[in-house]
Amino acid sequence: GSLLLGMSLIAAGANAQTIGFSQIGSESGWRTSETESIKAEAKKRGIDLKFSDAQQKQENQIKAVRTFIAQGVDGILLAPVVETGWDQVLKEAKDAKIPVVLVDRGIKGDESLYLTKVSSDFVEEGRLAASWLAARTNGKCRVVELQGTVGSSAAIDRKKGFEDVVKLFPRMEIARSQSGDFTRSGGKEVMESFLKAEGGGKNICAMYAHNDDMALGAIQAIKEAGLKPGKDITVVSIDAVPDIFKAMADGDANATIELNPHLGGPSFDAIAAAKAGKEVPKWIKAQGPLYLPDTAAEEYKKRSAK
Ligand code: GYE
Repeated sequence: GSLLLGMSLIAAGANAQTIGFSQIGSESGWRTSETESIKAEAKKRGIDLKFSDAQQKQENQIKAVRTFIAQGVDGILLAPVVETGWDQVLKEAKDAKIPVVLVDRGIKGDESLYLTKVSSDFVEEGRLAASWLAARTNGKCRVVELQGTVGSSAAIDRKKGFEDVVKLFPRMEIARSQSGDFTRSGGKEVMESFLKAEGGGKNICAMYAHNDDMALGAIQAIKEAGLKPGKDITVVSIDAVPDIFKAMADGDANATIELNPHLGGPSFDAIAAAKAGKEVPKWIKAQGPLYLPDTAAEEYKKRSAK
């Protein structure tokens, strides 16, 4: 009776973990859904999640990780805003024997400083975007590029992958490339400057944005310049947030590559596996497909209904 109940409650309590999550901020719709998903997963598992929003600043992320270490958490999730500058604080976590899981972005540095990375392959995403564009334009296209946050692995690798393929096509070129910092306003501002610099944009064949939020801002700028996004200028981006499906259904965008925001499950599983002394791979990859306008209306309904 009550003894058994008491025992099971104690057992549950013993499993109750405290995990620290150092999140970058809420610069895009995708990141907001990632945060919601990870919080929901923690709740479902009875994990006490300590959440910190760094407002895009690395020093705030480093402070948060130090706080989690001081609190003696069982594990840390870190979405590293930029690739460098983590060695010291990750060494402190390692010395405290607290496993760190990198979510959705990676770092440059000693791999032994973190348990695993749960993310997609950004180079592959860039290659896929450029391959699709090359096929659509028969390998002839003058492209403008909206880069993500300067120094982030997502921006660096999505740019590299795209360039890997563009250089295979002598009549494709990246005419201009600048960071819009993964935000809608950033995408709009940079696209406005590109359109001005390109004489109104008539000779821009396509715009490649490292995420949908910048593409959605750029679409606004293209319309305000009197051009038709999705027709005069082809639009390809990454994330597959609900609003890009709406844009595709409206004919304003042409392709998006899905990025999985549900990274809590694999992250928490990796920490549990490490605690149980099991081997954990250094990279737990989540790769998404490319979506086109033909399924956009139903995808939008499905995704915005949730
Ligand atoms: O594409 C973007 C967010 O790090 C892969 O960051 C992530 C990127 C994502 O701002 O929407």
